[in-house]
Formats: sequence, C-alpha cells, structure tokens
Amino acid sequence: LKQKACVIWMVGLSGSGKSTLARALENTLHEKGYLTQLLDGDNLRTGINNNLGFSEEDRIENIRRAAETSKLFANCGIVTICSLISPTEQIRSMAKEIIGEEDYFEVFISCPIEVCEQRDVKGLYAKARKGEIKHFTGIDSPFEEPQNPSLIIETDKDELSVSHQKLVDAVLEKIKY
Ligand code: GGZ
Repeated sequence: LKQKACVIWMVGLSGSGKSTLARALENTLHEKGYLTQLLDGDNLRTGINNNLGFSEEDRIENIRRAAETSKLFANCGIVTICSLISPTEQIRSMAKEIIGEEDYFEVFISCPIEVCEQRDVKGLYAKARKGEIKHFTGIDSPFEEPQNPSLIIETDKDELSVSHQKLVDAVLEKIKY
C-alpha cells in the first residue's frame, strides 16, 4: 500500500455524468485491489454537509470540507474520488491548495448544459427553469469551465464505456507505484 494516495477531483454540471463515472472508476479500482473512498456532493450533503445550501458561501464551505476530508483519506493511502460540481476557479484552487498540488488530479466531466438539461435525470433542470429551485448551477448560478484540468472527459461525445476507459487509464497512470 502506498503511504499517500491522491485525490481524483471530478468537476462538472449536474447531469454531466460525474457520479456515474465516479462509481464506475471506484469499482474498477476495487477490482484492481486499491482502497478507495468516494465522496459525492449528493451524499456529503445528507451527512457532514447537511447544514449547507447552494449559495456561493455554502458551496465554498461544501468544497472546503470535502477537500479537507479527502486529504485525510489520501493521507491513509486511500485513493479518494470526489464528485462535486465545484463550479468556480476560486473553489477549485482552494481544493487544490488544501489537498496539495501533487495529490490533486482534476478531471473535467465536460458536457454542454443543453445536453445535461435534456437528460434531466432527476428533473432538477425543469424545476430550476420554473423557478422552483433557485441558484441552480448553469441556470441562475455560475459554472466556470476548468481552464487547465489534468483530464477532460466529453460525455456527450463518447460512450460511457469509452469515457470510463479514458478515466481509468489516466488515473492508473497517476496512481501507479
Ligand atoms: C446545483 C443542485 C442544486 C443547485 C440541488 N445547484 O445532479 P445532482 O443534483 O444529483 O447533483 C447536484 C448536487 C450538487 O451538489 P454539489 O455539492 O456537487 O455542488 S457544489 O459543488 O456546487 O457545492 C444536484 C443537486 O445537488 N442540487 N440543488 N441549486 N445542484
């Protein structure tokens, strides 16, 4: 077991495919014998982050706690996969600073908002359009595309299996020992 592992930080809009790819990545790493921990915006927000909403301030705090938690896991040798929208440069540079540049591996799950909205797996975009959800990322809350991610996965262009393979290959290269 490597003493220090890295953090795979997955960035993207709601509906871009982050969680699906994060779970698939975790399964593959498990099969290969790696210890992993998956931190998902959705599940963190029902637990340690259950007092946070979607204001800019709360998103910053959400990411800060996720990054600090990731660091603890990574320091135990656990490959930590974070799947959070992480909508701004400011938020991502904070995460990178907390985790440490060497251990932070940023993956942009790229997908045009029109496609995310069309998928609308949870019906959240429809609610946001009707004003039933305020401050929805990409609708009435900003999403700044990562300028210099370590990897870009385009889920509107590639099949899931192709996206998954690209992600696995890049992550194995990053964590190999
Ligand atoms: C964005 C929201 C919102 C608003 C609820 N804006 O696709 P999902 O449903 O399952 O995942 C989204 C999740 C985003 O939480 P994060 O912790 O990843 O966001 S951030 O990094 O910006 O802090 C979405 C759901 O929460 N959701 N309301 N207003 N996403």
